[in-house]
Amino acid sequence: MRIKVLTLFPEIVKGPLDVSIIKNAQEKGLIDIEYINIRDFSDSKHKKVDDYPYGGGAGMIMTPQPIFDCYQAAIKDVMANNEDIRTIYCSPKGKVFNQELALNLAKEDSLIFICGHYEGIDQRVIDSLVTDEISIGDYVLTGGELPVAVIIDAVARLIPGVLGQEESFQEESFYSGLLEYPHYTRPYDFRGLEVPSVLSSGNHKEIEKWRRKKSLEITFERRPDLLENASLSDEDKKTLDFLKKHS
Ligand code: 4HQ
Repeated sequence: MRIKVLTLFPEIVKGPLDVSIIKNAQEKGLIDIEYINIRDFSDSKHKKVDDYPYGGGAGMIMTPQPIFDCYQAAIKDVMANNEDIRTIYCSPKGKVFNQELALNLAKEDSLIFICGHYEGIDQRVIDSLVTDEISIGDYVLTGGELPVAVIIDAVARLIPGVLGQEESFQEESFYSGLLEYPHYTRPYDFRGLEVPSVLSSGNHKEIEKWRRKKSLEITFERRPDLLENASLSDEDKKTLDFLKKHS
């Protein structure tokens, strides 16, 4: 996948993506991330990229000219095959990001991200260039750089080969849509705190049953809304009926 990030602060987006799994994915050539500094495209003498809002009010707005010209430069090579390329802008007004949207974006060959900073960007950029306005949650950040890094991380790990066999197994497993069961590793007894004994029983059927039950319990307790869209077996429904009766 080819990703282009248009930003005034490339180091913010780059930092978290140049480590661990996503760094390896770039080295393997599974994803290619290019950072383009919007400021380099400013026509003004002092490379100005923001201005006061029409109508007044606090904060600065990123002006359209540097973003439009930066975008045009960015799409030049991808547009050779005349794709209508998904262009993502992060803001609290956007569609709330989730795993379904990550899976959907992971199918694309290329993505362009526009990062807004300060109070945001001129609406005409959003109206003419943006195909997907996305929010990563109901809180206010100083810029779109962190949300863009979050989205790239979530999308990149879904690209075949980015995760190892073992890690990607969970992705397809029937746990998806529910919160995860608790994990334990050695030692068995850590300062008197023991691992649930079923996990060292070697009985894989019992381990699976225990994990499924734990997933259902935690989801029921913390995120009952997720149960609406989870695929549940008759056994799962019995477990949930029991939890409802005893809550
Ligand atoms: N911002 N989810 C302001 C966010 C945000 C969010 C991004 C703040 C863009 C200009 N983005 N700018 N929450 O708070 O995506």
